[in-house]
Amino acid sequence: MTQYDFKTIEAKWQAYWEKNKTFKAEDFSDKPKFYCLVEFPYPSGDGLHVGHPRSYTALDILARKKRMEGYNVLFPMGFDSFGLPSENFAIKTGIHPSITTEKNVTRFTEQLKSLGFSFDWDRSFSTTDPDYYKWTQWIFIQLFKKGLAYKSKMPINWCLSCKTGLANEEVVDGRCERCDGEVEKRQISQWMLKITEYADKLLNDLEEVNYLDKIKLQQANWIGRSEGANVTFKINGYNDSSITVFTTRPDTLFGATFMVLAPEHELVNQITTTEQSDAVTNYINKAAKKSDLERTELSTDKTGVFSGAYAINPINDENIPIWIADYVLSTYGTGAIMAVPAHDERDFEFAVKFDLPIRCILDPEPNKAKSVKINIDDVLEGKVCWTFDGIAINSSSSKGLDINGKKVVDAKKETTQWLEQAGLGETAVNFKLRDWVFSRQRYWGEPIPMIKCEDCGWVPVPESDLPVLLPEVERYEPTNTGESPLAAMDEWVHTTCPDCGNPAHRETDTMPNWAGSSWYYLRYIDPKNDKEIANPELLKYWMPVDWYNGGMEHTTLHLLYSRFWNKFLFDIDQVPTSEPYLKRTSHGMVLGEGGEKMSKSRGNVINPDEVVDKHGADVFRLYEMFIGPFDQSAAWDTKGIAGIDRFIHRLWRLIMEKPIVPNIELNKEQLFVLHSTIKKLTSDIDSLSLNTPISQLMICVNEFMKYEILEKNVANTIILLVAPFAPHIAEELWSFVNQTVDESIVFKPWPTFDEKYLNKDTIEIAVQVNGKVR
Ligand code: ANZ
Ligand code: ZN
Repeated sequence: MTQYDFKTIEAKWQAYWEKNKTFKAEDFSDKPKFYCLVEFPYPSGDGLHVGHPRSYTALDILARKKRMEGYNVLFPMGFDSFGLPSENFAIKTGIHPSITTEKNVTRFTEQLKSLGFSFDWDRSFSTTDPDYYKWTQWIFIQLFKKGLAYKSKMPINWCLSCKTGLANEEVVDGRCERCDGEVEKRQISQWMLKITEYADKLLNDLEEVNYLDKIKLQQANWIGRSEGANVTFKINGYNDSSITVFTTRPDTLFGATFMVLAPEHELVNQITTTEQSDAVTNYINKAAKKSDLERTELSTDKTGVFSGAYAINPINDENIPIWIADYVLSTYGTGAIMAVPAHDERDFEFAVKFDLPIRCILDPEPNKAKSVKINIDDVLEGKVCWTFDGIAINSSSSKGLDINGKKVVDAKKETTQWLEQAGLGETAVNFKLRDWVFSRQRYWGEPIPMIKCEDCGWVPVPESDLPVLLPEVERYEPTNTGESPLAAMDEWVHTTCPDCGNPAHRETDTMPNWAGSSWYYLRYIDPKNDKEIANPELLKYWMPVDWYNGGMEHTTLHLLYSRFWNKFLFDIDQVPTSEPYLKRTSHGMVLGEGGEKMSKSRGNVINPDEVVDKHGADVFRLYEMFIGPFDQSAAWDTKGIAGIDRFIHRLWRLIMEKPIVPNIELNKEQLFVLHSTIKKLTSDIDSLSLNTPISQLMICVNEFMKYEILEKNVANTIILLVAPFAPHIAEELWSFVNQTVDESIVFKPWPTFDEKYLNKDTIEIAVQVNGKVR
C-alpha cells in the first residue's frame, strides 16, 4: 500500500495536464460551450493572496464539472498589469515597470499552476502587452470617432499624493480609493468618455441578465435614474432670465417657500443684489474648497447665503427668496432647486437654520405616522418634516391648478400636465451617472492615441501606427503640473499631424486602470489576433460569458465600464451580443484569523505557498471552499485545515486499502448516502454553494469506511464527485482503481442519481410518527 504523497501526485498530474493541454478550449467544437470567467488579478509584488484562490477554486470546480457534463469549457486567466504599485516601485528603484510586471506575472503563473486550476494557459496575456493594448487604444479611437470621447476642462478630483485625476467612482468618502489620500477639486483638461449616452441601456438591459439581485440593485443605484419635472421660475425684476429646477416632486410646488442655487450656478452673479454681493462672494469662495460629499451629507450643518433676489412660483405667482447654498450641487439636475422644507429633510434643516417659512401641503397617512412615531399636528404646523405619502392639502391656486385631496402619484401627474400646458415645465429624467474621466497623468498606463494639431484639432493616431508604445522615460514621477511624465519626452511628444503633416504633439495622458479590464474577456477568445480585437466567428461561438465571478467591490465600476464598452462594440458591429455577461456572482473576502482584514501591517497575511507546501493543493482548495458560504466573508482558521487534511487521508485509505470488488449489491443505507451525495453535489455546484458539499463528501466517505470491501462503481463514483474539488488526488485514485495509463478523469461523465434510492427519509419519518420500529 502506498502512502498519500501529495507532492509527487500533484507534480505528476500538473505535468500531465500541461503536456496534454487537457484544458484547452476547443474553438467551434460540436459540444455546447461554457465560458466561465474569473476576474484576472493585478500581479502585485506580494504574490498571490489567499483571497484570489477563493474565486478561482469555486469557478474551477464549476468548470471541471461542466467538462464532465459534456461542455466545451473556456476558462481563461490573464493579468491586469497596469497599475500604481509597479509604477511606485519604479519611482523608488528605477527599475522599469515592465520588468517588475514580467517577474510578478511569472510568479503568479507558477503559483496558480501549483493550485491545479484548469485554465487554458495558451490564451493568457497581460493588459500591458503591446499586442493587447494596441486594441485597447483602437477601441478608444472608435469611441472618439463616434463622438463618445471628448476633451473637456473639468473640475476633477485630484489626488494630492497620487498626483493624478480620479474618476468620481475612485473617490471614496472624499478620499482616493487607491491611497486613501486627500482629494481636491482642480480644473484640468481631461479626456472624457460619454458613458451617460448609454445610461438608459445600461439600466434597462439589467432585465436581460441573470445577476445576483444585490448586484443589479447596485448597478441601478449607480446609474441612478430619477423621473420628475423641470419647472421654470421667473425672477422678479428680470424679464429675460429665469431659473429652471429639477424636481422629483412637482406635486409639492405649493409648499415651495424658497429657492436654492448651487454656488457655481451661472445666474448667481447676475441676480445677486449689491447689498448681498460681499456675503455671496465670500460664501462662494468657501464652498469651492469642499468636496461633493462634504456638501451633500445629511449630517453636515447647512450653510448658505441670501442672494437678495426673488423668484416667482409659476403655479400661484408667489414671490419666494432665492438663496445660494452648497448642499445643491451644480453637477446634478439643473444646479437649482425649489425648496420644500415641509417635505424634504435637507430643505427643512435649512429653513429652520435660516428661519424661512415651512408650509405643509400633505396630510400624513395616519398608519404611517403611527409607525414612524410622528405627530400629525406637528407636521400640519410645520414643526416636523414629513417625507412620506399623504393627501395634498393647501394646494389650489387662482391660476387654475387644484390638486387638493389627491394622492402623491396623481398630484404629480396632474401638476406636470398643468405646467406643460402652461409652458412652464415638462417631464424630465436625470441620472446620477456622470461621464467617465478617462485621463490619468501617470506613466504606467496605455498612452491615449491622440495627436493635437493647431489646424486640425485632435486627430487619432492612424490605426496602422498602433500601438502607440510607452516610451522609455528617465523619471517615472508624476509631475505636479497636471501632466504625465511622458510630457517631458520631447522627442516622443513632437510628431506630425496625420491629417495635414504639420508639426503637432502627442497626448501625454494615459488611460485609467479600468481600460484594460473593460474588454479582456473578448480577447481570451482570440488572444493572438493581429487584425481585429477578435475574430467575429469565434466571438459568435463563445460569447456571451456564461458565468462571471468577481469581487463585490467591482460590481459598480468595472462591471459598468465593461458593459458600456461591450454595448458600444456591439453598436459598431464588433461583438455579437449587447451584454457581455449572462450571469454575475460575487465572492466574500477571506479575512485573517479572528476576522480582521488581512494586511501586512496587521501581520496576519497567510501565504498560500506555505499552505500548499505543508498540506498540498487539494487540501488548500477544499479548505478555501469549506471556510464558509461562498458569497460571504470568512475568516481563515489554520486549525480548520487539519480537518480537511484528515478527510483527504481518509479518502486515500478508503480507495487504496479496501479490497475493491465489482458488482456487489449495496444495501439501502449505502444507496441512500451515495445517491444523496450525487444529488447534493450536482445542484450545489451549479449554485456555487460549495461548503456544504464537502461535508456531504465526508459523510459519504465515512459511510463506506464502515465496510470491509468497497464496490468498484462506488469507488469510481466517489472519485468522480471529488474530482472538481480535489483534482490531483482524484486523478491518482482513478488511475489506480481503473488501472489506466496516461488517461485523465477530466472528461469522464459526471455521476447521475436515481430518486428511488432517496426516499429513506420518508420511511424514517413514518417510523417516528408511528412510534414503532418496523
Ligand atoms: C422639490 C422636492 C420636494 C424634492 C420634496 C424632493 C422632495 P433624486 O431623487 O436624487 O433625483 N435636487 C435636485 N437637484 C439637486 C441638486 N443639484 N443638488 C441637490 N439636490 C437637488 O433627487 C431629486 C430631488 O433632489 C429634487 O426634488 C430636488 O428636491 C433635489 F418633498 O424638489 B426635490
Ligand atoms: Zn493637422
